[in-house]
Amino acid sequence: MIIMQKNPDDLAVDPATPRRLADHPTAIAARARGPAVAEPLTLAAVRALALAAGADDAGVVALDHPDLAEEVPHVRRAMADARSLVAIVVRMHPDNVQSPQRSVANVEFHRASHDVDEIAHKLAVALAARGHRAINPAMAFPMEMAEFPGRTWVVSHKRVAVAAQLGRMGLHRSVIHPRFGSFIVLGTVITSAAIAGETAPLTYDPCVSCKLCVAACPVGAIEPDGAFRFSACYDHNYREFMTGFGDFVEEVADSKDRHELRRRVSQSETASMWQSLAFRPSYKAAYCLAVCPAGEDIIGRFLRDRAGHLRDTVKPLTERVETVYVVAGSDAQAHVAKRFPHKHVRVVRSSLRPASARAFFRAIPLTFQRGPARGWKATFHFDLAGADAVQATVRIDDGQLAVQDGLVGDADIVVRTDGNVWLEIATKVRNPVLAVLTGKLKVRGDRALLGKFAACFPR
Ligand code: B12
Ligand code: SF4
Repeated sequence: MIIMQKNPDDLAVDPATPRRLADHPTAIAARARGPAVAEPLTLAAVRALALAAGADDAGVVALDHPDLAEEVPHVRRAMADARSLVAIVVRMHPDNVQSPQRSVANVEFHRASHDVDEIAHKLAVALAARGHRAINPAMAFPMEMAEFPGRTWVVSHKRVAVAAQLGRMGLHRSVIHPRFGSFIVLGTVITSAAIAGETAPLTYDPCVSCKLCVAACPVGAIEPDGAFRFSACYDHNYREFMTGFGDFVEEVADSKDRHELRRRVSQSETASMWQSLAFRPSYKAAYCLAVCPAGEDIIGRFLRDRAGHLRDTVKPLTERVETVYVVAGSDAQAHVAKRFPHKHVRVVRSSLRPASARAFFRAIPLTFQRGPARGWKATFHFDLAGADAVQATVRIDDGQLAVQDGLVGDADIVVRTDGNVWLEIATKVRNPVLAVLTGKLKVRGDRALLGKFAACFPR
């Protein structure tokens, strides 16, 4: 078939419409208005716009800031001509966030999250009115779910806020603002504008190293050395989001009748899941933010009456009788049993299921459990072939994990198979013993290490 190329200026469909684009009423009106002149912008002017839109604080950083190098491809995917980022801070009302009744805390999380999206939208529109392209990616939800379980967020608001000198990453891996402390949510406006001026550097770390976040987290997600146990937080706090909901659906699918479902899932859990779907999902904890005394506006009570802070804020959360969602064999399960025996453990399946063998090796730092990895060390070579081919070296050394591309150094065990077969074994779809017996999985070296490896990534 031959497609005739029409004259691009020949737009007329309706005989009353001029045939040439230049004669179109829209083009004539636009010419009369003249070309849009982009207003030069300064940090002070943009900050004032953000505050007028409702932000409690705001800062600006150029996209080529060295600390944002990892963000650049993601930001450019959302806006090809992005040049600057405006970081927005919205404060939360601490009393709500600290309430042991988590529905009260959740009202505030959602209120502030909604506000940050509104404020970022207003700012984006204000920048566009000044002749600069500008977009406001979501505060956190919804995100680019086609990428799930990979990186679903367009821009890391934490990284932008820190680079814009609005705060520093606390021990609990959330940003602490020097005044508002941990009681903030963040937003980012991405713009094509070059913005003159730089925010003055924040010269101190607002975190006061009290480690109350470590003590309060029901699943031990925050370690005293600053390590963050991603899967522990995700499996519990996010039970009613994303994959927690997926696991709930699997419980329904696996139950042979309503009686079995009732044995597997309590009435209150089903009701809570429905409330989350119908209204908004509820975070189960966020105790790390609730107990944090950092920030000029927050620390007063802690300085005056530390025992009072522990009694009235920390203990009502740590002593709370509640359900804690953990994966069998995880560090979180051991943590609840040891630190919070009065809390009820509910065993769930791991929420992060890699989509490919390649993604498996990228994701294992997020699901690695230090407990089962203590007291031994080994180097694993994975030589996976096929459409999902990947070579990786994994070292486990007394609770530490290191993953490298390629087959590096000497291995205690070499695993050879097809990438898809490995993915099925890793996600418990295929039995590894049968895979060995049928020759699908070839293992050279100490086979017992495979079981030890699996224990470090419980599902
Ligand atoms: C992914 C994410 C999470 C993850 C990981 C948390 C984390 N520490 O990064 C989970 C689901 C566990 C989570 C939990 C919470 N989050 Co959150 N979350 C995000 C999100 C979408 C991106 C975070 C990010 O920038 N990561 C990249 C780097 C900079 O972070 P990092 O700390 O170095 O990396 C850790 C994780 O991101 C993870 N990780 C790293 N790479 C990858 C890749 C993939 C594919 C995955 C899945 C994870 C992952 O592992 C790292 C180490 O453990 C942002 C929204 C956004 N668009 O920015 C909100 C955000 C960070 N969350 C926020 C909040 C409030 C929470 C909760 C308090 C929610 C609640 N109400 O309970 C908890 C707090 C948990 C904690 N102590 O951090 C706020 C933080 C505000 C602040 N003061 O800094 C943000 C900025 C949302 C917002 N707009 O305000 N969150
Ligand atoms: S609770 Fe204490 S240690 Fe944890 S982030 Fe806040 S100030 Fe830092």
